[in-house]
Amino acid sequence: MSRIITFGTYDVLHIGHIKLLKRAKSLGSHLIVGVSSDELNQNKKGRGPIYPLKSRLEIISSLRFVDEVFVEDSLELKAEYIISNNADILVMGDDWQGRFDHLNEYCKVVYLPRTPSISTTEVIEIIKETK
Ligand code: C2G
Repeated sequence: MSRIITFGTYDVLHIGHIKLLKRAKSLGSHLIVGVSSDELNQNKKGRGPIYPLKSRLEIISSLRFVDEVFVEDSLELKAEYIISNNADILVMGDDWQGRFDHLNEYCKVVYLPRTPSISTTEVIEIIKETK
């Protein structure tokens, strides 16, 4: 009965996000998702999200394999989020490979392979180019 925690912006939800969340849930019984605040996304990616935080929280919490959501305000607070949510496993996409290994002292850290050939940035570019 493991509690899984994962983090992301999940802006303009796509199949890569869905596959990551489904695989995360399959590692345990309860999936908790930290959804990045608009400010955190601005800092991480140099642009604000298309969908505001309130919409992204509502979309992610509506997925049947997601049990809980909360707002991720800072990349530096992962240890606090793991402890306060009583998480057993931290799951991250392998674009973050190695970045969170130090959190092994609080829970198991697992990196899952990203789905190739899809990203929010690419989707936005395709929409822009489509006349
Ligand atoms: N993802 C994936 N395959 C893709 C695109 C994304 O598996 N083709 C995964 C990412 O690896 C991440 C999750 O989907 O685990 C959410 O992706 P983003 O919204 O891009 O997350 P990011 O902005 O990288 O935020 O604290 C860490 C961050 O908040 C992660």
